[in-house]
Amino acid sequence: MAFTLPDLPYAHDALEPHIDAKTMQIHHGKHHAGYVSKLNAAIEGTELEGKSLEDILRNVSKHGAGVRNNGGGHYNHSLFWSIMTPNGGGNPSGALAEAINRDFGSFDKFKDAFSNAAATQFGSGWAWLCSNGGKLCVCSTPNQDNPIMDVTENCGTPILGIDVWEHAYYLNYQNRRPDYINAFFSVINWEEVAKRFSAA
Ligand code: MN3
Repeated sequence: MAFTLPDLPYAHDALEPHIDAKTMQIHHGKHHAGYVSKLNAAIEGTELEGKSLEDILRNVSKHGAGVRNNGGGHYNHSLFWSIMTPNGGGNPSGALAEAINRDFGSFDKFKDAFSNAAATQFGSGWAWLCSNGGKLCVCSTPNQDNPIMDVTENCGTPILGIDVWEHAYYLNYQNRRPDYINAFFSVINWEEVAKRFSAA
């Protein structure tokens, strides 16, 4: 069973003005679709066919760059679409809010740490909020790597991530990555992040 491109859970223009429709169309329909088709081509006829994406990525050091880059790309973008929503932003609540306060001191301090990781990731990559047995941490990875890969320092299971590749923001924000990072906080789907937190 080949991997498939998940539908966006909202319209392309639903995240405007924070993330523009044209960026979403190209990002989902071209970039993410490309990762899926190249991943399928990379695993076709190999022992990886039929394995779960998580399985593949947890052992990605054994596989080639095509599997690492495109498998990571598929995993990361699938997570990314799901943790955004047009009715997003604000602050988390419940157990996730308590864990953020416990592990970062306050929501604002978490926001600073996450934004800093995203802003200082040199070149293309991602910043993450991860849960490691309920303990939260922030980290970043280059290219399409992510914290579940055995080639990265294990900071836990990603429950929130921001794509800081230029293709994620350049049409609207050009070189102003910090403005994009700040706008991202207006579309975070904290309900979905909380679900991932309790599952992790
Ligand atoms: Mn991307």
